[in-house]
Amino acid sequence: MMVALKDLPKEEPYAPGHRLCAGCGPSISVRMALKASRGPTVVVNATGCVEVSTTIYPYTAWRIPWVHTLFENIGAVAGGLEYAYEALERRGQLKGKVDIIALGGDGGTFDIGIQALSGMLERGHDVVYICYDNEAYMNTGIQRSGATPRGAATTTSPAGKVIPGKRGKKKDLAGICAAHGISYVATASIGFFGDYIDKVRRAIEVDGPAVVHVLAPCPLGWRSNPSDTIKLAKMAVQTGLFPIYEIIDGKYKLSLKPGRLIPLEEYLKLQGRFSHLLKPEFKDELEAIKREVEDEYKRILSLAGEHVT
Ligand SMILES: Cc1ncc(C[n+]2csc(CCOP(=O)(O)OP(=O)(O)O)c2C)c(N)n1
Repeated sequence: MMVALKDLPKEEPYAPGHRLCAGCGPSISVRMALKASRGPTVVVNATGCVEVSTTIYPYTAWRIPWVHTLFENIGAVAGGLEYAYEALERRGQLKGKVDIIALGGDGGTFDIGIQALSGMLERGHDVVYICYDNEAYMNTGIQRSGATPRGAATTTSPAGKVIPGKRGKKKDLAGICAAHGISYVATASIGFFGDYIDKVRRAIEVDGPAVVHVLAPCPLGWRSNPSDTIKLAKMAVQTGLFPIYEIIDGKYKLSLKPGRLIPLEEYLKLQGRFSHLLKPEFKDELEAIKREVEDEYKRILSLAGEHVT
């Protein structure tokens, strides 16, 4: 089941007028996620682009309660909020449920916030954690994170004679979260908005912790055209680089059935961060990346009981 554009609520809990860049994927990911909200919703937001650019005093782009928290403890703050609302309910000071959405970038989630996130999942808090993944620490100048794909040039993984861009592959956030035994984890892309909104809604409906990891291109850091954001978000999935799937009670389910994959070069050539990979001297690195993408894609497919055609 996929939400149709015409069925989306007209309300915009995330208002225009923030100062995110033109074509900002994370911003789109937030607007879409809130289209899936069902009742009173509170957002807990770690430091990052979305946070700094939506709340420039005395303005705010949030039309719902919003809490800013440190980069490193978003999981703990969101979990604490859940306990606080529970206490209010017990005392009869609050009726009905408040949905809590924790929102962090990939730096805040994959690296520095992962301990707090792990604790939140382990304790079983009824919180939806959304990681918007723009594949680097963008707010502070495009440094590599645990989510940066292999080969990407960032300010801390520059491509040159010493290294060929980021070394090592992207951390398997969905697998790590699912290993906590929680009942809902999903990967998504803003390029497939109906699928993404559905997943956020399902995550909200789960009783207990749920995680949605959404790919959200950043034109500034990816050195891509702002008008290509959605196209790139789609291509990341269609090349097999970022498979979208759900892990429901430990079972993998692919969201987009595999067809013929688009060659990875088509995706890479639209982004300055990968431009070196298309030069002859980086040929071996490109081949290694292609093999890694294929292996990882097959791994997810086999977990989902599918095979490459
Ligand atoms: C402990 C700590 N170290 C460094 C910073 C500075 N800092 C603020 S935002 C940020 C980058 C966040 O990156 P990410 O979570 O990927 O979000 P994005 O900026 O890409 O939206 C950093 C390093 C901080 N706030 N706290």
